Amino acid sequence: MSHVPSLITGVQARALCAPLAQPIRTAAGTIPTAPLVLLDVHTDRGVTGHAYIFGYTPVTLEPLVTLIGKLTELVVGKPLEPVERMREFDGTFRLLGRQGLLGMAISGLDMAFWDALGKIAELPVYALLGGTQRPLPAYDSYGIIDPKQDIGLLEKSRDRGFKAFKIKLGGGDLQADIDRVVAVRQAIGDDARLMVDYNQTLSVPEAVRRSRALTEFDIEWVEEPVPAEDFSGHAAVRAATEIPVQTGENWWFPEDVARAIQAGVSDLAMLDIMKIGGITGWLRAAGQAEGASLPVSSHLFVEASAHALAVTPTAHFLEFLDIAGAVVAEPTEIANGAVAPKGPGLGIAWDEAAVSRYAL
Ligand code: SMN
Ligand code: MG
Repeated sequence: MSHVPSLITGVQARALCAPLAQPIRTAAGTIPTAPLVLLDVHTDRGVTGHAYIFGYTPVTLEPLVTLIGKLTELVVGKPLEPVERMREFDGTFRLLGRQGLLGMAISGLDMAFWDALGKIAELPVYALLGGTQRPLPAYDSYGIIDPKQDIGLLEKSRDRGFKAFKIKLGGGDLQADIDRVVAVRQAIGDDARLMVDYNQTLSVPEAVRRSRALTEFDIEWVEEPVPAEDFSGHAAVRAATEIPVQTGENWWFPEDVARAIQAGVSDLAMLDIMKIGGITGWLRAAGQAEGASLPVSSHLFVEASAHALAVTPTAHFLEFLDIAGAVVAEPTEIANGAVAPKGPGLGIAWDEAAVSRYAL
């Protein structure tokens, strides 16, 4: 029986700034709202695939919309075959490389392609990939918290069923870090898991010093202690400390995974589905992580990451930081400290009234 593939008939990209439950305060700066580009991939079956990408700053939104428009010219009229479309992008952009805005736009298209494919097949993407509706352990992800004012938020998270939490550190001295960790550990209880994230802001000696000082507080991982691209720095911190080193949210496409594994940068891997190449790129990264026995966690993008983690052999944690919750029809829910992927497709539909409210 010959298979007649669906065709891509158009792509719409819309920029907006979505409100966040709280600003994302990191040692490397604060993100007050979520600059997003929503992608709608139209097909000849009358089904539309939805996905979103995160611009980090409003500065990137207009160039991303323009870039997606130009990439659309390369895919309109072609089959809705994400693996083939990625293969073509690989060839087209071999000389340029796919880091930065181009990689983000390509990953966004890939996610929307898979969403459409699932919707046409009336399957969730995890099922399309042969997986099961696997609930992923999730951690509630916070920024730099105030050890007095914000503790109530952590207690609410615990009451919502979270059994794992991440806070960001840095931006002050070690004592400020310790004060935060002590206050949060007190609020979440000894059996909860606590991760910390320095967002690339320490030197190697300072990261070693601070990780050693935090060892007594039963920390799950120290994330991006030094600049993301400093692979030897990450490896040096890992060699000199006990708390597992986590990194990877800034790895671009599967080739960065290979380089990071080769450099022995971390004990754990965190994949950002917008930077790793969408669902297609994630699958290639997950295979490498399995070969290297690296537990894999996600970064942002709760909906698509839940599907990707469901078919990831070394799946570890899903980051619960819902940057698009204000504009999706059904925000992701936590149940028993876990998030299960939902369909059809990636389970993404827009709350069009909210989209209009926040559109730029
Ligand atoms: C993070 C960085 C940038 C934007 C949002 C979140 C952070 C994380 O590094 O791991 O959540
Ligand atoms: Mg991080």
